[in-house]
Amino acid sequence: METTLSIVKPDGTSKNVIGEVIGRFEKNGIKVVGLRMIHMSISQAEGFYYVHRERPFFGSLTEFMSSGPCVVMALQGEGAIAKVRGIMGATNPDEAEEGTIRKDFADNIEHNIVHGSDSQESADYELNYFFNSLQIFG
Ligand code: IDP
Ligand code: MG
Repeated sequence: METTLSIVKPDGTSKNVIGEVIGRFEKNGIKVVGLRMIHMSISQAEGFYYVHRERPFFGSLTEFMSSGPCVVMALQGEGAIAKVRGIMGATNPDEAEEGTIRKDFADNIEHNIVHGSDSQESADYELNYFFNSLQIFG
């Protein structure tokens, strides 16, 4: 059993697809074990995405992530880290498989609706970034 961190990004909340994103995880056997809505500051977004701090898109990404509310979720299931990534689809929606969240809703490689931890190490860091142990129910 794994627990991973997912985010409905500001484009997802503004497009009114919070329920759609959560529904796709739930229909695939993933359980929501923690959830809240936040609006990150630039520095909070920088801390979340610190692994990308040297990337050319870091400024634009952190500005986007702090541009509106997000829904942050702890998700649990067998192989949840990889499973959630599969349901999300490729980073670039043009390369995402049919039926994935990003293929269906994302506008471009940056505004791609949803985040999911990419490894156990990332999941541990990212879950801790937004949730304490009393806020996860699984
Ligand atoms: P991931 O979200 O699929 O794990 P990462 O490579 O970890 O993709 O990148 C983190 C986020 O940064 C992406 O979800 C996307 O919002 C943004 N991003 C990634 N690559 C680019 C790019 O080439 N241009 C602009 N934004 C990007
Ligand atoms: Mg990533």
